[in-house]
Amino acid sequence: MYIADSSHIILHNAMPRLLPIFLVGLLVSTTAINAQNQPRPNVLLIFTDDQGSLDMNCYGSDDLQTPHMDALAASGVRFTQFYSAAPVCSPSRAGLLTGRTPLRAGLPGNVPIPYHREGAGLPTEEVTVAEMLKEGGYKTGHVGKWHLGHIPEKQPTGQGFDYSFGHMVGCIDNYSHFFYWSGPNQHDLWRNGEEVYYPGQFFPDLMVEEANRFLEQNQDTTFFLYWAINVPHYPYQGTPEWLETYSDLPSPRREYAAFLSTMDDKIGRVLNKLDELGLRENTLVIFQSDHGHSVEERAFFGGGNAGEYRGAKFSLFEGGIRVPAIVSWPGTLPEGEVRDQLAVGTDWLPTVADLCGVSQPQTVLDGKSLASLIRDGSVASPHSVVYWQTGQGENSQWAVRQGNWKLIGRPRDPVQPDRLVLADSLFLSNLKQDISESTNLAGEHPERVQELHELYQQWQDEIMRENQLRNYGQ
Ligand SMILES: [Ca+2]
Repeated sequence: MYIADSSHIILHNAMPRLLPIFLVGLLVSTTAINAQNQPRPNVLLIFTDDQGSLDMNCYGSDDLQTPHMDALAASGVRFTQFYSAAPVCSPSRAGLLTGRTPLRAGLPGNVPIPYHREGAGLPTEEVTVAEMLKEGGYKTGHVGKWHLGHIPEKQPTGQGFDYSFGHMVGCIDNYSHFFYWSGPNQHDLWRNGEEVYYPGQFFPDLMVEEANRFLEQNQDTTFFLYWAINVPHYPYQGTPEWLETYSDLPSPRREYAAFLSTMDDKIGRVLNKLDELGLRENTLVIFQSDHGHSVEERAFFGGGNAGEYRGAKFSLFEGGIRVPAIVSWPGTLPEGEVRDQLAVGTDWLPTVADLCGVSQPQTVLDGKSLASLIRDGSVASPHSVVYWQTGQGENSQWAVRQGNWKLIGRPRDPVQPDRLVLADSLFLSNLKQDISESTNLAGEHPERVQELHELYQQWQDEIMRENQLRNYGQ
């Protein structure tokens, strides 16, 4: 049973009032586990990088090919209104792995490069889904990108993973495995904390080899594999075959599409391995993109497709946070179904706990189990209000959504930055009437703005009080 350091502080202070509820929680959780008669499923969590809202055929893109991701969707349940926990890499991963909103998990912004701040990253007090499943008897592995810290205790093997292979910073060249950014360019490829060298070998192929070896070696136990694919994040390095296939597409869609279809091939190879090993019906496969597509210079200013959604990576407009998301467990969960209900990246941890019959961390979770919604499309979303905050202080961007209303504070629009004026620092929209968030309704509905703004401030105040107790902070 988990008592995270951080929650211990809170429970200690609130113990007289919370104790009875806490005990009931323990009993419910234990009963749920005892009721499990079938073996626990393995878990394969596929997390793609900068994949745009529509960039899969089943989500609406018709100029590129994604047969393996589409087949995964057809084998399970696909969400149309799924939000990442953040519009940038590190906090989205923090939310995914902890079930807590990134601000509460102590990582509301990207982890800086190591020579700018060495000890930064996801606080070790946080309980990750790997730690949760390891406690439940799972063998845990990480393959791919990390971007949650660089010092040993903040690397994957310090955060609950028995095995890890991949890169620690935000992106690498896929052949040299160097991180090309400001300052000295650094090699960044590691296995269990030890630097390893595969110069010239294509990183997506290395990931497939590592993932498939992990599946083979652990086929007789119960495993959790977190495959954080660093694709289609720049640099766009699709195979020559896919570049040829898309030679008629305009740049940068051509380069992006080639890299995305290259990724689709690699996903197919790992899913095929699950089939080969006869594990498909005993494995819960979860798929999500970490946030919307990039329009950064290194991404040739675009390539991804957010359709009618406004914004992109870095933005709390829909194009920055509404992402493809799939859950598949053939034979146990529905197949070929679609859910339009709202769900969030923080929901996966409690959903996994629920479906695998393991205890949740005894801490405040923002995510909620989607298990009943996945099983039954008539079940409502577990969320009535959802909050986001990226960064801290006066530079933070935040949003709150309640029903169809959404208020963004200090919005960013990397696609069309000039469209935003000073009066848009509080941007209100009604998503049912205006899915493109094209018109700011704040002037027309001041009472709605005030209501949502107050909700956000209460939420933020509560978290900041908790974080002060933990000495969290950026
Ligand atoms: Ca990303």
